[in-house]
Amino acid sequence: MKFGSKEIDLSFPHVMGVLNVTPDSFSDGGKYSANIDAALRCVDGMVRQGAAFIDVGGESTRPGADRVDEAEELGRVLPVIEKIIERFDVIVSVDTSKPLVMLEAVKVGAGLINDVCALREPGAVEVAASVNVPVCLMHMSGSPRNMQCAPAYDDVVAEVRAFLLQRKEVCVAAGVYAGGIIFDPGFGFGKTLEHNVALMRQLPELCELGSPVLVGVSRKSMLGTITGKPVADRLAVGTAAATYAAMSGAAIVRTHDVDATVDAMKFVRALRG
Ligand code: 7PM
Repeated sequence: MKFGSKEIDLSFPHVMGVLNVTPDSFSDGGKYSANIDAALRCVDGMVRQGAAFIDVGGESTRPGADRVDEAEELGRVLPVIEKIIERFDVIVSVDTSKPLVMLEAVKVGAGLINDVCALREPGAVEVAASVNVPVCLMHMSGSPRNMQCAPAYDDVVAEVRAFLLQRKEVCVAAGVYAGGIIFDPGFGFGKTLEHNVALMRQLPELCELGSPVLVGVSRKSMLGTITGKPVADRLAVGTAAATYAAMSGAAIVRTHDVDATVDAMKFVRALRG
């Protein structure tokens, strides 16, 4: 798949490193430029460790989170994306649901739109159709604000599958290039542990729908529930989950722990031959 100027062979698994540029991550109350430098040092580490993508997000999608203002989000992500493109040979993905942020991010070099709302915001499909980069469509039931309030499905796997196929159809009908669509079941977004487990167990089916699949489980609460460990101690289980996802056919794994996950993906590739 072509991500702007870079092409990646998604027949084997790749790692996407997470870069949060929300005030609770790189701003310690200090100078703005110092925060950008800290973010770039973090990117430098992830690129050296073998990340193929850096996912830059300026809007917290944490359950219960408030939405951030568009100008605020642009101010957080654009300078960082510009500098990553300037300094590193890596694909930048922009984690946003706002059409203007997608558009401006692609203008400064982002090679992938990662939208947890699957282009459901008004104007988002039109922007995705107008730019020349792939888009990741993620399933979420509800919104970040309410998604963890009693999520319920008759058949979570069937519903996620139907949602992704339907969103793809809408996007393609609006002019989004079908070969540039990536699917994501959205682990933790409006799902109980049982829902997440069912999706992971049936991931091979979701990987057979005709679009490459991205999986993000790193540090998520399902891993905490299973192990009884806090966020800081979920590296081992996160690596196991990423390995399982890749063995099930996922093409991209999104993680906060690039070093360990890249090793795990090398192992999966070696087994595939
Ligand atoms: C709190 C809760 C903070 C959850 C951050 C998160 C995904 C994503 C996120 C994912 C894709 C996190 C999430 N998760 N994009 N953005 N897939 N495509 O754990 O699973 O980073 S935010």
